[in-house]
Amino acid sequence: MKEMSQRFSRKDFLKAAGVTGALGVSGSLLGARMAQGQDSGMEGMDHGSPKASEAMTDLHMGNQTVGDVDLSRFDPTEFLRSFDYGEEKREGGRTVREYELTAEAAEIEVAPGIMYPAWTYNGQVPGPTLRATEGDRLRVVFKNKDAHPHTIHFHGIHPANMDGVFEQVAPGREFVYEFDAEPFGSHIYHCHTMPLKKHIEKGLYGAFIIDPREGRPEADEMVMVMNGFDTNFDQSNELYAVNTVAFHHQRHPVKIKKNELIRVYISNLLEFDFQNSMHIHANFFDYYPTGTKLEPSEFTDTKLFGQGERGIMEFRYKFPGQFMFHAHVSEFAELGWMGLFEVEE
Ligand SMILES: [Cu+2]
Repeated sequence: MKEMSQRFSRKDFLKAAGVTGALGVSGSLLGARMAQGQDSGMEGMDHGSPKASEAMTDLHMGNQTVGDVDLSRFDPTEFLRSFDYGEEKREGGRTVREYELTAEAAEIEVAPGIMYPAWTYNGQVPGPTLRATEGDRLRVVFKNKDAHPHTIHFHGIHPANMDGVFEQVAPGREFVYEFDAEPFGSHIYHCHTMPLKKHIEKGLYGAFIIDPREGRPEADEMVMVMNGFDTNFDQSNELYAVNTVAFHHQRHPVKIKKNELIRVYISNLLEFDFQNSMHIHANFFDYYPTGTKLEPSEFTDTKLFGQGERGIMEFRYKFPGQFMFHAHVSEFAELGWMGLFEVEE
């Protein structure tokens, strides 16, 4: 019953927000795709949405929600392939990378017309994707311009006083984290101030990539941070996405080239829900848990992620056309965690 009432409250929220129709269409799409041959899978159909065939036509037009977010403020397509290597310096014969992260409150648009009062690193959620090579010295200048204390807790190997846990950075203060980049892999960073789930869910997190010294094979690389937003502050998420904006990559498919190696640094920063997942259609991927080994552990098409879990996915598309990728937690997919790869010749 709890699950049922939670679902209704989520849908009521969407009605209130005036996007029920749009989300309903997507829900029916997913129902049509994932529950073929079952009589109870058409959950999205109860909003007067079109038949699956019509919905499929809409899908190929790539437009499932009414309008779009203001992409001049944050464009998930741009974020996807943006990497912040910091300011590179040489000190004592080694590479030092200096980054600046500032905690600040910002209104972010998580679906067309739906603003969320976030706590951010550098005004965006997720924060910038920090990138370095194993063995680099990292210096992260952290300024707290928010009204609450915050920190940056990096996943990786570093001294206790650089762990972003005991040294809380008060409003108006600054802290410099300095440590060596290790081990190589697909990592994350996030605030570690209590209550933790609040500080993370509000948006203080990002991806942190450490490349192996020998590098990885040439690929089209992208970052997908799976996240969600508790837009009515009831301790459960109303919207889900990769890189914040619900259904963004359904409106704006991720363009990739046929047969080209695609590498996705994927992480799960969802709060409140214990599990998330990633499924790609009509294909399989090599999966490298945490990216700390150069050999994949698995060849699969669906991967389950606990909170804070992340890794690297590698795949190539053999056929041109549009292919869905989404959480195989169907409810999350219906509430925004849904996108398309557009494979071009
Ligand atoms: Cu915080």
